[in-house]
Amino acid sequence: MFIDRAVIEVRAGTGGSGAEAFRRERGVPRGGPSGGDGGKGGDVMLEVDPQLSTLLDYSYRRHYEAERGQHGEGSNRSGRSGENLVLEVPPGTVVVDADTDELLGELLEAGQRLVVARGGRGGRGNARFATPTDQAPRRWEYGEEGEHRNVRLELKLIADVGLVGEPNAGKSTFLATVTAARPKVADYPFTTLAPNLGVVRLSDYRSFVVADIPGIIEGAHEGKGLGHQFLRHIERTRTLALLVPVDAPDPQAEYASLRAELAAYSSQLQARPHCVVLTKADLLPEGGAVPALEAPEAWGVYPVSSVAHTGVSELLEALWVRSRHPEGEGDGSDDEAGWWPD
Ligand SMILES: Nc1nc2c(ncn2[C@@H]2O[C@H](COP(=O)(O)OP(=O)(O)OP(=O)(O)O)[C@@H](O)[C@H]2O)c(=O)[nH]1
Ligand SMILES: [Mg+2]
Repeated sequence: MFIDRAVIEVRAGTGGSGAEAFRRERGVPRGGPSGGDGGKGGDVMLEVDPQLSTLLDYSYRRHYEAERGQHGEGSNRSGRSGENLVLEVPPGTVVVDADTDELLGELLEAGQRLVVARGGRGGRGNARFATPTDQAPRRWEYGEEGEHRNVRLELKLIADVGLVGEPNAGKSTFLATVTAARPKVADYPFTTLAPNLGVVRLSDYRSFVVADIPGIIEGAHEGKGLGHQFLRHIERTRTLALLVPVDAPDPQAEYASLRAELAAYSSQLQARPHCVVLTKADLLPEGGAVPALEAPEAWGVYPVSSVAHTGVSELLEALWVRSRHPEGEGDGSDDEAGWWPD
């Protein structure tokens, strides 16, 4: 199951208290203070595990607590620090304080860590309080309490290219054609209910990641269909591919409505470079013309058939270039294959 949001409660370990103790040694009549410090409480931290792809675990278990620090002991023995609690999350996890909405960080790279609750300092033992005038202090401190927080985890997939289209536009079929991903494909709307990722592998070890998300329909910003919730997953992409089937009743209107929904979601997504993919090109009648489409803001228009496998490699080469140079600088984009509107 794909879970892309979870709220958990994290509590770091409390520091151990300092000790109150006095040296008692044979032959030493009045031993000085010897109470050791308490150990630091363990931190709660998140760590990226690249094997993970969902926040599922965090929907089952909500409370996490790191170990407390041990109390200090006599003979100046410090308490042991509490173990840190390390919670594994998938790459692309955004971490927000659930009560204040403060952004705590984003976890992207394998092994990257973020402390979400800091363990309390250990209290000082009485040995620390000895002064020339007070050689036998009875003072010691409690350990500091560990931080406590409600943390919201949000997964935003990390993909280079995001596929956007109405239901049935052929997004999942395209992903299945160009990557090893095997998303469900069917001729009814909203077949895809959760995002899918796939890796496109081109020659010379070139590769990029494509995200297929559930279809969006006109009015998605008002919550129609599955709404906008999955657009979050393509917020990080370098370029978008807007898919419009060649047999759409009005390809121009369908394209305009996709653009409008992106704009309603965020100005960033609206401004993200995009191309138009005219899917299901095999459905064109023999010798039939590709629908003319006005898309001056697009960096290209590509008629493609995932089924007949036409136009696919040209599109992939262009997507590769755009996923490296989203604005098209210095990439020789004028030479790219593809069909351009006049
Ligand atoms: N003829 C033809 N049919 C296609 C092509 N690509 C997809 N289809 C068909 O179009 C229908 C919808 O395909 P999907 O890939 O599930 O579409 P989607 O955009 O992922 O749809 P949702 O997940 O519902 O948003 C399926 O019946 C596919 O077989 C194509 O290149 N040619
Ligand atoms: Mg789909």
